[in-house]
Amino acid sequence: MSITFYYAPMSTASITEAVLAELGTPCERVKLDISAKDTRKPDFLKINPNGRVPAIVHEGTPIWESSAITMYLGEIFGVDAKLYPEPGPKRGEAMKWITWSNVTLAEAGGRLAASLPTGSEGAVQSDSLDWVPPEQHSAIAVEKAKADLAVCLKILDGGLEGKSFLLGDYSLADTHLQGFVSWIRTMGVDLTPFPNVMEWLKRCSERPALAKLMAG
Ligand SMILES: N[C@@H](CCC(=O)N[C@@H](CS)C(=O)NCC(=O)O)C(=O)O
Repeated sequence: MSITFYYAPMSTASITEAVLAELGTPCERVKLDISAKDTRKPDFLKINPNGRVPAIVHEGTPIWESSAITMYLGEIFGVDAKLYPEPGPKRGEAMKWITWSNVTLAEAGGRLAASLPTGSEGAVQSDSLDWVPPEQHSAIAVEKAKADLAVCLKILDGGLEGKSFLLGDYSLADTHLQGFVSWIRTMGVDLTPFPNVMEWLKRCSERPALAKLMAG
């Protein structure tokens, strides 16, 4: 049942780190330095040919893409732990939010991160695969990304209406999404127009596993 977890600090791998922490799943951790281009070295490219973290290797099989990793770990370890639904409509809901966060929310977030001045909070690291030279940054791109994020946050706010967590009870869908929304907040996106999101984020931060991670 061995799991190896490939990660870099302050990256999308923080989401997988939170999922593993919630599940309490033991793993061997391998830290990569994006600025040293560890993610593009041949040994790691054999695990993830995209040259990106997170990646896990479970029983010899590499799995990459944070959404796939969350759903996979949920399926294998989360059902008994009551952190991931059994197959059925609730599982479908979990998959819907997890996939949406990577495909729609993180796409707009990624555009904002790539348009912010290098070195500012949440911005893509220089020399990373997603880095955009400053001369290609534009105020219009920033505004468009922020407008798209506001649309996403309104959808999330609606999804949380009348609920403590996305599926009612806390699940790995919350663990996964709170990582992306926290990152978006660090980029200066105002969450105050989305009270359900703000209250949900606070509830998530009170989860013992997540509070411990945030405390470092
Ligand atoms: N869609 C991927 C995105 C992963 C990703 O972009 N990771 C970045 C860090 S946030 C990375 O590893 N970059 C390596 C590089 O730029 O060399 C996922 O969700 O796993």
